[in-house]
Amino acid sequence: MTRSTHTTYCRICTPLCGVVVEVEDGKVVEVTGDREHPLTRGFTCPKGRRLGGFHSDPQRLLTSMRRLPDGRFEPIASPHQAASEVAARLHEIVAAHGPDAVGLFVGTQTLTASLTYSFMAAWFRALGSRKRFATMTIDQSAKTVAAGRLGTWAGGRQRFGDADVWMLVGTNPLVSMQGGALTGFPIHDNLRELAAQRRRGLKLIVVDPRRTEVAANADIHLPVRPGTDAALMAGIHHVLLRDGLIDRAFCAQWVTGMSELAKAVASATPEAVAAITGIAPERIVEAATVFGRAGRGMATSGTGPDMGPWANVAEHLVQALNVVGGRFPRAGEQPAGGGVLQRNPEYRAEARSPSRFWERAPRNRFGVSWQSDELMSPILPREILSDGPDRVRALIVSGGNPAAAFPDQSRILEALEALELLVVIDPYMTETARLADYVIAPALALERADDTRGYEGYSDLPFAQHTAAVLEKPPGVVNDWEFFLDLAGEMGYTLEIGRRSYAPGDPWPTDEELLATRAAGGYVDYAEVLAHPHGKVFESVAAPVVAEASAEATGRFEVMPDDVAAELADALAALAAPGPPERPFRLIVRRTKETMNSLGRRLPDLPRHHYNPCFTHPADMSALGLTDGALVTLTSAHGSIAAIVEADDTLQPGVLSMTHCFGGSPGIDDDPVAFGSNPTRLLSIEEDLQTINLMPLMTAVPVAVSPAT
Ligand SMILES: Nc1nc2c(c(=O)[nH]1)N[C@H]1C(S)=C(S)[C@@H](COP(=O)(O)OP(=O)(O)OC[C@H]3O[C@@H](n4cnc5c(=O)[nH]c(N)nc54)[C@H](O)[C@@H]3O)O[C@H]1N2
Ligand SMILES: Nc1nc2c(c(=O)[nH]1)N[C@H]1C(S)=C(S)[C@@H](COP(=O)(O)OP(=O)(O)OC[C@H]3O[C@@H](n4cnc5c(=O)[nH]c(N)nc54)[C@H](O)[C@@H]3O)O[C@H]1N2
Ligand code: SF4
Ligand SMILES: [Mo]
Repeated sequence: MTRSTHTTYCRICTPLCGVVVEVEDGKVVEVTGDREHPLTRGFTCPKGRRLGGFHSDPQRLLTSMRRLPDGRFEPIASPHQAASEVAARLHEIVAAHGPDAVGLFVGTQTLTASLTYSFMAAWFRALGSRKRFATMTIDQSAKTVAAGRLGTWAGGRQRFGDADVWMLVGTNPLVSMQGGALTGFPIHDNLRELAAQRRRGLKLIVVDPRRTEVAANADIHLPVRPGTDAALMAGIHHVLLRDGLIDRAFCAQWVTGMSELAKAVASATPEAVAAITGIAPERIVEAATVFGRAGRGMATSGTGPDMGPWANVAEHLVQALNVVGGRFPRAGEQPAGGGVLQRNPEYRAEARSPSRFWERAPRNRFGVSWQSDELMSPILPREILSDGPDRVRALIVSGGNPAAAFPDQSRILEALEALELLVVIDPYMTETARLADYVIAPALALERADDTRGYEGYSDLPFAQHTAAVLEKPPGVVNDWEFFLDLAGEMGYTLEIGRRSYAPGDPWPTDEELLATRAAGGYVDYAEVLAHPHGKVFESVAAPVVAEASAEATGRFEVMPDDVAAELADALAALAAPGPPERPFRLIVRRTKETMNSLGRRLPDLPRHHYNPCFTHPADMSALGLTDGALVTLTSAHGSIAAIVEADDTLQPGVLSMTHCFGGSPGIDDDPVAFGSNPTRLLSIEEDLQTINLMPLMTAVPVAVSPAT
């Protein structure tokens, strides 16, 4: 028996928590938190502690698979054989229809191996297709739209660690670990970190229909009615303007549209907003006053407002709170974020005018614009299903599971089934992989060397860590980046990454060579990073500082442009009207520590239940005559699912919450008790879409509940 102990870090989500892994005869026997990790200090979550389980999971694919004409899958002899067969199929499709016939869907687990993204993106650039899609446009694309209409601050974000107040709208970062540019909330060992900041004097305000883990630790919790954030934020702006709790000097210098803002929120009095949101007028005034009086600290948001019925205007008003308060780092101050292996951007104390990229960007045949180099994901089914010269006929899915995660499961299944070629890189036979022509089996976290470069933006301290591979890679699997390099070679493409190029026939670099090459542009000698196995906060790296505005700075925020004003007026009117009486409940989103979207739900000892309960307020349960474990049918305007009820008094009556990505697909693992239920079947990808980004309604979904058998 050989036993060894390895210091490494988890790679399932953003904090990259330090862990110590015990290996016996090539198998992980224990994973514990690394107490010597300077940021996570021994913290782990249930997923991280089961990291070994993913590697030895009997359901994991150990070879790539090819689908036979009868629908069965057979193993492919080697990873290279798989790449060359995929290359041949892609070649035919590109030759017949051009590169736009090949689409790429970038899922969340593309980012966990830090070398994957650049090779994937370089391969796709070499291919020349413009049909790239990613999960962000079924997530928080409202943030990009809001910044595109409001403008941005070139001086970066304020730091949670220096703040007097912080407002979180529809995010639960104690579970989701969503921080960095998204919420600014600390992600490392964050319950302890929050407690320390509150002892220092920070006031935390949380806006969430549920008394979440983070709401339970807040100074003020506003249990807003689902989907009404636009009204609540308008009400907070109303109070801030009425009481003069804004930064007048900042607004005079950097903001246009203040009188339009005042006009747009004039009717959003605390009383009017209370009737819409269910929050008492004095609580709205209290929250606005605590926020407005505190000198430093931002309002940030998560999926809650951004997946709701007025997502773009709600998000706009959240970001506008920072604008009217001048809640940005000024010249000489230190912004959030700390690069070590990667250089920080140049920060400048000036506004950048709205880009309104969609007004200038090219559009696809459905009139939808590209957002930098991506198309909005909700258009993907139409790109596949509607005939046209640049129709998507082949799709590569990298670290994603759209058949489980995409709003409106039947529509995405229809699209995936209509493809001429579907290639899925995934360690599991997911709902998506089952439809694939080729499933490529990737190496998992502990089989890869890696470093923290990709997630530096989530840390406010200059931290870096490198890890060697802990386990030997099984012979049939391939690193994600190697698959893309192999594919490129077989298709005759040279990949350009940074200042390097990788031509067909060139010897392949190793992971370690690539990591070292990439780190060469950073602030520290990579050998220094390698010398600190627990990771290190590099105090020697100078903290970024915001420079003075340039003399010719002309950028201005536009706080209430006409289109936003029109949407806000519509939102206030619609939200004041009663909802559909036949669907009196609102189903909201929820994340759990046990799973990462669809990852982890099938690991035998990971989820608390192997299904995703429909959490329901006890008062609603007694009114409906339901007890824990009862089966119900949820019906929306678009579909229905069976689900198992569980009492949850952190909800308010009338609100249900469920985690997504459970359940199988129709006919496969389609059993609410054994596998859970897929709430995306209640969603539509054709109706109730936001303007510009086509974001579907994914939270605050009106549903009816009835007992089922
Ligand atoms: N453990 C775990 N971590 C994850 C993930 C995971 O699946 N599991 N997923 C990752 C991904 S892909 C993402 S995008 C992030 C998301 O990160 P978050 O946005 O922080 O996700 P949630 O924890 O679901 O928090 C959303 C909150 O919005 C609230 N909410 C729902 N509807 C409304 C509404 O109408 N208004 C308001 N104000 N609030 C509302 C919900 O009650 C919930 O508490 O998490 C990431 N981290
Ligand atoms: N109803 C509802 N639907 C939602 C949401 C919601 O809140 N409610 N949230 C939405 C959001 S925010 C998002 S981001 C999407 C998530 O959408 P996706 O990112 O498509 O979903 P995941 O389940 O995270 O897919 C990740 C896949 O990567 C695989 N994987 C794990 N490790 C590796 C690896 O090392 N390499 C490779 N190649 N693959 C790996 C996993 O097995 C899994 O199948 O879901 C969206 N859908
Ligand atoms: S929070 Fe959990 S899943 Fe995320 S990095 Fe830490 S241990 Fe891993
Ligand atoms: Mo997400």
